[in-house]
Amino acid sequence: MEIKSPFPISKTVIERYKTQGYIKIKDVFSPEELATFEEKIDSIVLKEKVSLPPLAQRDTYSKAFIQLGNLWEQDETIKSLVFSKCLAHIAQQLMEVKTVRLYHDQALYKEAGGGITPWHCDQQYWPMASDKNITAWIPLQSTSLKMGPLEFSAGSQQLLKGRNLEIGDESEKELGKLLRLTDFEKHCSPFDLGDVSFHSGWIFHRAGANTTTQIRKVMTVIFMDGEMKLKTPENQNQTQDWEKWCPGTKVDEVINSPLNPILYP
Ligand SMILES: O=C(O)CCC(=O)C(=O)O
Repeated sequence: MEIKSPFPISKTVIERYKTQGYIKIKDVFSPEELATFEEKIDSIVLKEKVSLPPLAQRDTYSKAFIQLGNLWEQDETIKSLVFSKCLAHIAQQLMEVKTVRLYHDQALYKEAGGGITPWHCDQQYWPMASDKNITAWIPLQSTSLKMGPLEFSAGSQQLLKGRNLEIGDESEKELGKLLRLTDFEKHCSPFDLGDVSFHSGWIFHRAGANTTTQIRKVMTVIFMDGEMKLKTPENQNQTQDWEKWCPGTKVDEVINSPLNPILYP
């Protein structure tokens, strides 16, 4: 599928992204495009759902969403979304880099009755040497507050404290407490169909529970600077990410495994 390509954004939007650590952009995809992606992503994710234990028997992380990565390797239509010039162009402008590389993609389906996504920052998990990275969060339906859209602590990418906490009950409690003591505003609003948010690796964010009877279907694509180098992992999560998302890459070298192609320009 051919997706409309370059997607220029204004300086004001880029400045707001830099201040807030995230930005929401409207009409990135049409309802028709999203319906096509949804069908393909469903066919992979919903198969996985069948084998999962009931929600009540899972821990907080596993109640938050069904999580499957690098779906682009399994389906050409999904690949056209993940590799779309439009997303990578937006990422290039927001990160203010020359070239953009894929880190990985990830479907995040929050089931009906699914739990909260605890407060966290993503870069805790990533063995990246700089903060030039960004996640595109792409809801496949309009997402009301009751479905658990992303909530951001705007500006909290500046905060150094709490970055070591991985996603779980402790991060929800400790970061919740920490962020209440700051002046960073909490931003949480519904997503219209076609809206995509972009957030940086160090911003603290969470999502509420899905209290509706409908699955909250989201696809994400994580991009990084084309020049991003691998750092020595600082925890087990970063070691696992290295093996999974950039296998064979060497510490202090540019991350350029076959799973990390340049997507823009
Ligand atoms: O979709 C969610 O509930 C959380 C997503 C998230 O934390 C992320 O994409 O970084």
